[in-house]
Amino acid sequence: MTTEAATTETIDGFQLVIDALKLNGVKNIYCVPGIPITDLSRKMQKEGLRVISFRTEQHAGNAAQAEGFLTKLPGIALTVSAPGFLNGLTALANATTNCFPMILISGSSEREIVDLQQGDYEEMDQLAIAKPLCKAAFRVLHAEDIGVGIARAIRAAVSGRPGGVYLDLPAKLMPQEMPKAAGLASLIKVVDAAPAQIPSGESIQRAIDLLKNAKRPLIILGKGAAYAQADEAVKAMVETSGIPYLPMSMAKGLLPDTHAQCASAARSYVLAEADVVMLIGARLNWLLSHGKGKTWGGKTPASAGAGRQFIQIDISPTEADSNVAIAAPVVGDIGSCVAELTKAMQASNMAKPSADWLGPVYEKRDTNVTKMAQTLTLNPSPMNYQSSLAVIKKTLKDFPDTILVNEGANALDFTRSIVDMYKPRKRLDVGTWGIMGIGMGFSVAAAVTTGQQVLAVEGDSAFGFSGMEVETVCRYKLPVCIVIMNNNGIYKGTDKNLSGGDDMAPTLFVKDARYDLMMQAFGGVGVTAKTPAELDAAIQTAFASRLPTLINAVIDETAGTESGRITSLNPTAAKK
Ligand code: ADP
Ligand code: TPW
Ligand code: MG
Repeated sequence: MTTEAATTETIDGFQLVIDALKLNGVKNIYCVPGIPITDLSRKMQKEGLRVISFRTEQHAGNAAQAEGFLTKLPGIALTVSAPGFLNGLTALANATTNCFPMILISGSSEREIVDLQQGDYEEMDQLAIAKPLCKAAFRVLHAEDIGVGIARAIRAAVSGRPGGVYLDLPAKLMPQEMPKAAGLASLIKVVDAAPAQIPSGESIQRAIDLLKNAKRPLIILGKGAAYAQADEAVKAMVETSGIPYLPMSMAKGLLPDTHAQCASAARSYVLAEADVVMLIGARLNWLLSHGKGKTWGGKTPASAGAGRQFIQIDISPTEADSNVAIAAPVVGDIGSCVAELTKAMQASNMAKPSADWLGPVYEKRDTNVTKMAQTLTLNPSPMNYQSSLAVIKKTLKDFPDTILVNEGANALDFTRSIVDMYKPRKRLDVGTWGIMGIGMGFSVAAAVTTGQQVLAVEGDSAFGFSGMEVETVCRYKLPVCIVIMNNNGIYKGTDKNLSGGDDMAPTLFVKDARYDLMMQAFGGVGVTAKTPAELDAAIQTAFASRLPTLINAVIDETAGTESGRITSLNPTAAKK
């Protein structure tokens, strides 16, 4: 090559974006193509990235956040300008709320026109709109800044408390050319994006002092603990301490739900009675009744349980005291924090909790487990949540590597309490917002990222939010088995139109809908199951074949309760 040729050789924005992502270990792109990113998606595929193309951006975004949770690397969603970008925003905001790392990359229209509001094709000031909904937002205007832009986006997504990041790439950036050597030299491979954060010795000592004096200690594991991938360290600490623990929904399986110290089936008792509670990657938000009130043994909704003290392990230094006083905040990454705590427990020979506490906890748990086991053996017709979920419970026991995706109201609450999880990060659900619509996006990402069999247990309403993505599941031939808990509506299928008019009540859907036929439309397997035996057979077939499958499980339409387990948050119910 002559010197002249070498200096004129160029690289464009498309290639720099692709190279920067690949340099940082990105493998999958979740997108909906269109102007101005159609060519980018094609070139990405050509260059060896796996491009998973969705039917709506929200589900591409949901896939990206699920990949972020499963891998600790930011999942990447790619959308077109204005409307596509807006469709992706719900997922970006949800990722930030869930503390999952993802990057929403969106093409955008010409800055000069957008800023003068001259009405460009799909005009919108996307950066300004994204900012309040994510952890950080960046725009790259020049090809030579692509490397920096992507490096900053990755660091922002995974460092400290993880979250969603927006990266705005205007249409004009892509075809920009620059000298190839300089372009390649401008790319950054991010080093140590989420560095270990070691807790202070004082904070560890403060926590140990509280635990030592505790009479009724409790550990609560949250999805931050599952995310941290410090599975062995968490297990070692829980077992060294001998303290009973409660897993939050997506922390189920971090230790097996059948672990001797698991107190899930005695949840109300331990929350009301515990005197020292150690939170590990779990926030005291609505899911834990804000750390106060009757759930926690308080006499009134606002009062804290008398004398209870909290230890909180979290990477975010501002999380402590967000709802109630935290006596011993331990700020650092979970792996480092629990390792230090275990060492300190061993060094000080910390005693295990007394039988006065463990006795009643495990007794209540065992009684409730036995009661539930009896309910699960009943075989009513039509099926109810319990009899159908007995089959799913057995499935997860037989195939513990299965990733369980779960959304709905009753379909969510019953599944969470009945189906034991055995391995970390195998349960993906509605998360901190209790959002409907994560089902198919999470399922696709789980299958693509891990290659494992996915089982999505979906309320019929919940499924509707992302149902069109069954085409995506079929197109990529993913091992996803969807079970629709079909009770003809939201919560129940029996509501009445209060006006007495002809329209159905707002919570109802077409009766006896054949969701299985949707799957058949795209070449997938679709079957209806009316009994636990039929459900079991259909799941077995799906797992053996790994074919995209949808099982329309017909559930008694009277079986559910209003709002599932969160009736107390319903304004009418709360008034009563
Ligand atoms: P859950 O809903 O399961 O109770 P939350 O989403 O409320 O869990 O809490 C997760 C917490 O975990 C957040 O406060 C977040 O800052 C924290 N977190 C996330 N990753 C880490 C980590 N690697 N180390 C420490 N804390 C983390
Ligand atoms: C984005 C409100 C919470 S639960 C639910 C809705 C609509 C559906 C419950 O019915 P489903 O389950 O799925 O059939 P089941 O078994 O009880 O019948 N929009 C969004 N998120 C939420 N949470 C809602 C609406 C809601
Ligand atoms: Mg329903």
